[in-house]
Amino acid sequence: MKERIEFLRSELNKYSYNYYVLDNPIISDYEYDKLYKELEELEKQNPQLITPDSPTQRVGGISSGFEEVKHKYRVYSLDNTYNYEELRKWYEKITKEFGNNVELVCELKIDGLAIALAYKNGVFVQGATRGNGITGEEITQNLKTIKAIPLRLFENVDVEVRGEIYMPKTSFEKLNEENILKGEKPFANPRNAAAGSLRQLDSAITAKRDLSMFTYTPIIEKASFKPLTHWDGIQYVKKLGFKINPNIRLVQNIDGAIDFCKEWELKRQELNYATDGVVIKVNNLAYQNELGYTSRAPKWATAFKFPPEEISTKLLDIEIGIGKTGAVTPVAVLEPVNLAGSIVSRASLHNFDEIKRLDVRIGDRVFIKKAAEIIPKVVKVCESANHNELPIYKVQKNCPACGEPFKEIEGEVNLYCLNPNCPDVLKAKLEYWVSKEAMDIDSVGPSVISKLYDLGLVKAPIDFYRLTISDFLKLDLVKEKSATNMFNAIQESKNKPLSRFITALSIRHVGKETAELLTNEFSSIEELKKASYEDFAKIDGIGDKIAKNIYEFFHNEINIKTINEFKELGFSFEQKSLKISDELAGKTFVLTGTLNSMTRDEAGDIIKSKGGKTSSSVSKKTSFIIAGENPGSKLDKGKDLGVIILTEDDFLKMTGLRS
Ligand code: 1X8
Repeated sequence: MKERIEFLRSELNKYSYNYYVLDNPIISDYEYDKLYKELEELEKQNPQLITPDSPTQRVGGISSGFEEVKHKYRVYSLDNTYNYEELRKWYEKITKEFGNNVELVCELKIDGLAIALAYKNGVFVQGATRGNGITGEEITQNLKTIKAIPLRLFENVDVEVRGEIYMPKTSFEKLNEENILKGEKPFANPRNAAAGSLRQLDSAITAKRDLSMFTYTPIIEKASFKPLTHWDGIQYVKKLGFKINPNIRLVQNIDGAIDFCKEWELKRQELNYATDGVVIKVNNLAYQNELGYTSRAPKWATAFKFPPEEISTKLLDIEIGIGKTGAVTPVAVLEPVNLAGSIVSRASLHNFDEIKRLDVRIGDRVFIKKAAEIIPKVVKVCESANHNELPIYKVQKNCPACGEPFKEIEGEVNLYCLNPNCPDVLKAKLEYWVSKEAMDIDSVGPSVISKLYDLGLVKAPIDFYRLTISDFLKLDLVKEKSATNMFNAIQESKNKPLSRFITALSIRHVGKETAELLTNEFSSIEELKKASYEDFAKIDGIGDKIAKNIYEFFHNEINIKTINEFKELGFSFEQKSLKISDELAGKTFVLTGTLNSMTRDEAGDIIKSKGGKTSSSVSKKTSFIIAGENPGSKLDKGKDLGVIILTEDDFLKMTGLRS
């Protein structure tokens, strides 16, 4: 019996290894299932014979949460660059120390989730997320469901490996299609889908998701072989049974590495997984040792990041969007395409000057690209035979919603619809009023607003506060319960902080951040009304032009009348100060990347509670940058300016939230 069980186990592990690690199946699914069922049955009859490395252990139970574990070896980040000049500079520092032609290993940078796996005597014992590099979350049970992770190695070694969990692009698309059919929200990209799948408390759900892993860094503790180079280390872990990305190359110098980057910048689209760059490592482990680490990253490795992905598609139409300030934004309507992992059917064209500059014509093929933010933009027209035959785009002179001629505003590139009664402007203002950034009334969405507007019930934000429950019941499909919810949510919003009210007013160029700057200085509407233009202009972060807009807004009779009406309807206009201490007084923080233990807004509230300030942009005045996972360009800018960079953990320690 025991022999049969052991035989089945080793056979199944062999088939699974061939299928999931080598991508080379050697038996049919049917045969595999038959053997698997036999093993399952035998183990059921003899539970004392179940071992943790049995293939049946790849489906786990439900856990109540993930425990934090300290990494045995710190999981470092990587320094990165977008340009070859900097890559050469990095290499020069190395050759200065070790002479010309220091060998390098080039590997693809996988856009997934970094994890660390520990093996004792060849058996997988613990797996954890990267976390902040010092501690991570223990997710062994979920990782066991991933077939590319060996439960037992081919040798009884003690080893820790790092790697990247990813979801193949095709599996991501399939999962999203299923989610949409089920009425669930699709994932934005394969990386999020992989993260969402790994963070399941029920590992049976993780087991159903198609996840895989590439191993890239071995730390060999006890084994028959001790590599002297990274290359040999990789070949060795491959022999142990780990899945290694086949696109890896040993090169003699930085020119070889740059060739590798250039090659993959083009070819990466053909891969069924997302890569965002190339990792370049010094091959010689003795050199690695000597080079060592900075506070966050090895000096012996760096990442070359690919430029943001671009793709071409057909421009079907140009629509005119009217914003809350009346700003006219042409929007490209596109044949849907997959761009860096998400389906895109609209992109920004910014303004009419941009259309003229690019000479974009309806019917053109255009290149679109993910900008730093989420909304993609049109970057250029593809050269094609028919471009010259298409009619040149004629700039719209009148607002499609109200017919008023568009106006120019001095110093602004956009055209504006300045008709205060334009339905599109009014609707955009109403939508902004309830948005997350402003009053955050999430039960009232754009379709409700559109219906309320069309029925003539709401024209301006103040009208929201005069609605009764029976008004909501006039809308199709709205029942008593949701009518009450919407009514209550609107009424409760009267007690939101003053800064939200100011944000919601849609004063030109005054968003959330400027509103908060204002309420740091002025704690009531009365004070704002009394303030002079100079009072506004001297606030750090508010320029002359914006100060002028604010001053004019609070000295406009109609606006004052409206504000008084809000007051009569019961608005409290209170700015509850978050501040409880002065520990961080005079310090400005910029947050970038994803934090593990809280959202960026929550971190911002902690900073404000201690008297500090937050800002969305990095400058010489920035005191600290808090860099979470996958930080953006703000981190690079901060480094250039020599700003102190904090990890989430540093921040938690600084604020006394972690000892
Ligand atoms: C991160 C990654 C590395 C590699 C591939 N993908 C990544 N996301 C690799 O070494 N091939 S190394 C790394 C890190 O050290 N933070």
